[in-house]
Amino acid sequence: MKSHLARVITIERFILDQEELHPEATGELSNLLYDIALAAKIINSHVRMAGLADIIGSAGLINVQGEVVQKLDEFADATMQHALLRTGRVCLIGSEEDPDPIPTPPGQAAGKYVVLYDPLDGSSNIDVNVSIGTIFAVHKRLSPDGGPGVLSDCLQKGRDLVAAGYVIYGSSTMMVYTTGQGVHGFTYDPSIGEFLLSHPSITTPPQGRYYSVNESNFPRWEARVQGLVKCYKGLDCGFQPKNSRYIGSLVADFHRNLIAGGVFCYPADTKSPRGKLRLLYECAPLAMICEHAGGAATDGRQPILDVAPTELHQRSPLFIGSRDDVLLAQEMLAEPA
Ligand code: AHM
Ligand code: MG
Repeated sequence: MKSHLARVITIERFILDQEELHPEATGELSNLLYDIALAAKIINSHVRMAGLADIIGSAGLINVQGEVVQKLDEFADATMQHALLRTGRVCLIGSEEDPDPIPTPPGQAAGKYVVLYDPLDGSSNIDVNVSIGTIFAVHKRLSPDGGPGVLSDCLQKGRDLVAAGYVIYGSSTMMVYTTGQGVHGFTYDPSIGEFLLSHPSITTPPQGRYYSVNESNFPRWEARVQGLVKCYKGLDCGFQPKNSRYIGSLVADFHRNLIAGGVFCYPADTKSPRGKLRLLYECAPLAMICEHAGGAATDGRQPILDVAPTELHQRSPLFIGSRDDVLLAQEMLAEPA
């Protein structure tokens, strides 16, 4: 265990300390982050029991993306909904699992925040015991206070996020978040049921050791993307070759690269011409974390955080991680084909 765990700063204490730096804060965002941390503890306890309780496997349903929904996805989605919708802190939530945004129920006070999330990313990997994660993005509503939230409250640029984070259910469970004042990581201590500050003020190395991409898609990429990946391998460009690491679970690939340094790519290809990953609840929140840790994220044309969304489930190419590696992607992908 790292020595700074001995200081035992719980996530609740940390969030409160951060709030005290802002005398104007109402505490609603702090409470919203507690709500998410509580949901994460509940999801974690089910993820940890999944193999034992025999609750994994396909539920036989298809989600809005046309993918098989697994039972843990449904559980994680319902847990996030229950944790967020009846608190008076949000007016609307949007989930990868639900086709439309979900407003607060009638008769329930609508709050000033919108939360967009992927309840269990990488869930196709559950039955082979690979790390999975929850990703979340928090915006302030644009529609007038008091009334129901509307779709346009969700369709904001990542640059306007007020908070973003993820939970990784890996060899340990961690929650990493930012409200724009550093990126902080908390490791879950199951013996006391608390997330404890373990990684304060995370910064990512400017150049990465790793590149992470699904290379089976190589024949489906445009030539510029093929050239970029060759360059990460140290071929044809004189750069130091990087090691390849690809889990196929975004949160796990992103987390490793954030800590150790690296670049994750999910480019557009002939099968997924707009990319595979979702802008609002996968790419943008991770881009906010990455930028605040000193890294960068682009769709190949512009920073992910500057993309203006038009759809809740919009997909985007993603190149994210160590700053110099992402800037190389931006330069090479901007070159004429
Ligand atoms: P999901 O949101 O349906 O779980 O899919 C997203 C996952 C990411 O976790 C991962 O980065 C990517 O899909 C892997 O895709 P591929 O199997 O095409 O490499
Ligand atoms: Mg996902």
